[in-house]
Amino acid sequence: MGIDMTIKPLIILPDPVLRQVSTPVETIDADIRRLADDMLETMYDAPGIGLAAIQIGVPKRLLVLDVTKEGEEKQPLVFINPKVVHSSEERSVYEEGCLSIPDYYAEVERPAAITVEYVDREGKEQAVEAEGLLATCLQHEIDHLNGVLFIDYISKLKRDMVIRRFTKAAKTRGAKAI
Ligand code: GNR
Ligand code: NI
Repeated sequence: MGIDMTIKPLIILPDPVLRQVSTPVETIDADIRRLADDMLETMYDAPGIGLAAIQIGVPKRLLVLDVTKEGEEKQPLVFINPKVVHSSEERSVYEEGCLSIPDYYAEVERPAAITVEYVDREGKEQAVEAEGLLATCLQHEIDHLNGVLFIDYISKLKRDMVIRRFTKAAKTRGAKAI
């Protein structure tokens, strides 16, 4: 990790940027490694267990994760151009949250285990078999790369309520700024 990492402002619902489909990273250079470092810094500061580049306004297929528990040694992970190549039939349910939808939580059902192919920060092709929280978090982050949010999996009634609440809050923030 770099010594000069920067905490970036998070993009919050209902910002349409969150609905953009991110494009593949072409070359893994110093700029991309710097972006990954800034994302990790921003994620740890929040604090969160994952972050997609689009959440700091960068529409590139890059995500960072650290699902270790408090007190354990940190394990920052960087996934570039990740692709789910296998999903289990078995499902699991987790209560999810999102740094772009602060203080809202809902249960989401997803495949319990997945296999993901990706490129690491050294530019090396990798594959990981994930289950548990890592599988859930990877799917949540990969969804961000496709403009998908966890509220897309809840009922339309609940989703509309959340979007309305955040739209009102954004207007209040805007009014305060004037
Ligand atoms: O910090 C986060 N916690 C979390 C909990 C359950 C399922 C997914 C997540 S990801 C979230 C950070 C985030 O918004 N990543 O995009
Ligand atoms: Ni999220």
